[in-house]
Amino acid sequence: MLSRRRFIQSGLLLAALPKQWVLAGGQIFRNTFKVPALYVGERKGKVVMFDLNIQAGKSELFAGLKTPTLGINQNFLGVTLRANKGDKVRIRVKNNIDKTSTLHWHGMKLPAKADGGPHQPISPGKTWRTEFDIIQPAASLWYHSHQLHETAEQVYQGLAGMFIIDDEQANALNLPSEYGVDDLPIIIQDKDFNANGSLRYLSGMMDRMMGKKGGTALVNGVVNPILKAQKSLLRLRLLNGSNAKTYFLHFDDNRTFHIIGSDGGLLEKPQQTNLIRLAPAERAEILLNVASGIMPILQHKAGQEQSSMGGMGMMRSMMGATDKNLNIMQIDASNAQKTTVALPKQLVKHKSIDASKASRTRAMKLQMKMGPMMMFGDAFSINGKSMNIKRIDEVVSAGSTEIWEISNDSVMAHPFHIHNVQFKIISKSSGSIDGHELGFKDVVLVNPRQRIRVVMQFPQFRDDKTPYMYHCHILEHEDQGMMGQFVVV
Ligand SMILES: [Cu+2]
Repeated sequence: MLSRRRFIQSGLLLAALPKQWVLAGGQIFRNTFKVPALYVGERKGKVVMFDLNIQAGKSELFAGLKTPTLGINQNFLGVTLRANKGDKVRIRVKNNIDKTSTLHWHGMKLPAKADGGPHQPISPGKTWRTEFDIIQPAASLWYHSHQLHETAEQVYQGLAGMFIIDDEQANALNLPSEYGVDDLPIIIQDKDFNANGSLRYLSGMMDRMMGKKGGTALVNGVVNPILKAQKSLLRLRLLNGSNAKTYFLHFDDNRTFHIIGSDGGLLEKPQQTNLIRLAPAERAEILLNVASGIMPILQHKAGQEQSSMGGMGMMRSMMGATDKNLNIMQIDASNAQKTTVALPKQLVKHKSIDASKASRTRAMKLQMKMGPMMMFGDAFSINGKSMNIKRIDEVVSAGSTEIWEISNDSVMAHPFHIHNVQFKIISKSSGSIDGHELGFKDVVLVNPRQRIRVVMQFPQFRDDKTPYMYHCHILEHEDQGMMGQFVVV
């Protein structure tokens, strides 16, 4: 049954979509929702072996067309890795594509040599073996290519997957946790396609400057899928795996949902909302109630992103033109079995980080040159320096608590990511700290002219030779130099 308002809304949506997608009964999308294969490795007690293959393949994203894609143990995107806090993870990554690549364990606290960043490249045909212990709580982390200057294109083609950590505390909460049934990875990406189905990447200076934003949304590598919900209470592990687009996610009927997790794991308390902002690389876990008979559509609401393009009218309109309302996926709850779980008032207790104990404050100033100025090099920088793999920018003491003050000296927002830590946001020069930003984070979106202070404690991994990275997670910005290196000693 459609209400009048909903009917009108659906009508508008229908008009905007190709005819073949329009089906009866309020269903807009017809592609079947795909759950990435779960891979728990080979376990011997606490030791877990993962055997990964970076591979090229073809995926049928549009009927009758084969799109060349990259993936990990599958043709497009990576299988979902899953392990427990306390596990000793051993990973073998074989590179079966014809380009040098890496796999970085995003959000993981680990030794620098195991990080999988630009210092651990895997040549074509070669295998990288690494290991680390999982020392952090339950969380939805992810993994992706971090190849120097080529991260953006490789992630765009599919080198990204989810890495779920479980622990006893989270398991005891009785949250929906049946993978693929009521506990679902939702990897959101936007892409553009050529008429033959192949991925279209950069098409000019604008894409390099703003980062690649596509006009078509995919979830877990499927264009606009429909999820047939089996249960009425769903835990969605949202990951913005896009190159550059910040999503403002809501449902077409504006229903409320609860945010229960951030980048670094569960929040202390569920946060009720009907809109969530997710910048590139950010994750959020939400609990969503779908009563039978409804078909809500997850959408991106355009025009919310902050920029300070002031007098630059043309730039501004070009920027605005890249952000359109986007339909992401639909949930068909007609056969959802009713499940109820009393939402816990308290989820977990966070180990607090005492900012007054911080041994130092580091300033990180994000800068970019605009338009034709880009051609003169060093277009993207942090503290006036473009990434140089031979230069160590910061030296941090193992175990120390530090405040990093990230300020955005440019006209567009940048999601700032730090390897090897989970931080807390302690202050913003403008705007509030709410929703998933109350939790542990490894990425924070910094708006133009904004200054954000985060506090973190660095783990006890010492290595004065192998750096970790901090960078903008708009992948084209990272590739063009908005990245720096730190060692922990
Ligand atoms: Cu950036």
